[in-house]
Amino acid sequence: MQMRYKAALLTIIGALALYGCGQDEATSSASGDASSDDVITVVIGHVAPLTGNIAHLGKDNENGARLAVDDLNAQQLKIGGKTLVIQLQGEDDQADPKTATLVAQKLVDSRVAGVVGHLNSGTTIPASQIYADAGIPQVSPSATNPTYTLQGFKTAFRVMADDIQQGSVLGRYAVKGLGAKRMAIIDDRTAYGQGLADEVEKGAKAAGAEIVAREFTRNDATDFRAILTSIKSRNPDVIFYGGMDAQAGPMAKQMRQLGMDAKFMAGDGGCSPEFIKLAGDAAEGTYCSQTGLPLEKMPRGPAFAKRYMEKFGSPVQIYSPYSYDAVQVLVDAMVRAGSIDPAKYLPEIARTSFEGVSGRVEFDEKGDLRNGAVTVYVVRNGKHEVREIVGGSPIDQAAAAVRANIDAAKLAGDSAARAVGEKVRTVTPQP
Ligand code: ABU
Repeated sequence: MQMRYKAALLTIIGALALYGCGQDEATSSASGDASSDDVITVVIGHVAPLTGNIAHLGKDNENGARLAVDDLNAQQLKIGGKTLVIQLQGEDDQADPKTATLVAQKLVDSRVAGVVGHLNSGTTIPASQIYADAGIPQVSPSATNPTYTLQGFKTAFRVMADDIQQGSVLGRYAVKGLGAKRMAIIDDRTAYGQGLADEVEKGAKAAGAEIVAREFTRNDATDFRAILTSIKSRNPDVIFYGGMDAQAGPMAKQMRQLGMDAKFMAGDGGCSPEFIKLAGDAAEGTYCSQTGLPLEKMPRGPAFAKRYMEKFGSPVQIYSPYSYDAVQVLVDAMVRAGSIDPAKYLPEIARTSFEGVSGRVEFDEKGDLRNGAVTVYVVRNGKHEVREIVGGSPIDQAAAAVRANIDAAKLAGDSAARAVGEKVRTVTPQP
């Protein structure tokens, strides 16, 4: 009895000692101290909505970041002669600006060395002030509102094109590509939705369209029939929605139910497999854009999509290639600086230059991706089909051309091999 008591006591003391070590490690990690003689542990924060109507997108972002952490840990990178061990601290901001600031402060208090996130512009922008004040580098894989990198924070970076680029491509495409003369615009009153809608309006007007209606809804709304009925009477050729797939899907469906024949168009937030699922048959013939290259044209996109499906059992939604690259941005800078101390490795982020999953990653003086691309899609047979790619880095464009040639040569080689195989089979004598 006494022995059992002693053993239990030892277990508790051991657990407490381990817990204590864990605390020391977490608090010392960002300052660059080693957690053991051979290992240096760094904690990176990840923030996205993991609950609510765009939790599928938040999970997609987190999955991308976790894949990057797995890959980087497998490489056994060295910092100061020690093996770098990366841990991801995943947090849920519920796509809510106020919650986002609380989560940001929590990550600062935990002394994370960097943050990947947040997903939404409406959460990324207020959180960025908190990271900037603490000197913690932040890389957003999905927030496209230009304000994020226009605030002058040295800590703010974005690995995709922004909504000034996206809005002008969409506005022009609506007019020149779809022949829109009369356009209606709806937004969800978020920093992203309203901001993108404003840019689309500018782009469409510049290309010669008349905006016949400008309406708004909320990012938790599900019934858009009153707005759509009012818009129907204005007889638009194209309806653009600035907001996320959780609303874009039901909106496209309700347009169909109301017998509207205007074309439906959305930005990156409504350009996911989830949109197609939610809209059902009404997704066919709708248009949307993404602020990057198509997954199949990204330098390591096809391999990433395959691994993602194998590991998570679901397709890439939108932003996981970018959250993967965002983790790489932080760790690449740490390795080049030889430190996980934010003050020491932050200057290296500005000098980033590598070929990520999503394409060439280099930043301009604001912290925005250089040479970001915008891709316009149409939904055909339940899938997003590329209509137009605007921009992108010259290196990625050259690589895409080389890959297309390799694919063509492979196809030709395969059919030649099949022909040879047929011949060999016919002439090889049977035993
Ligand atoms: N880029 C669309 C989704 C995220 C955001 O900017 O709010």
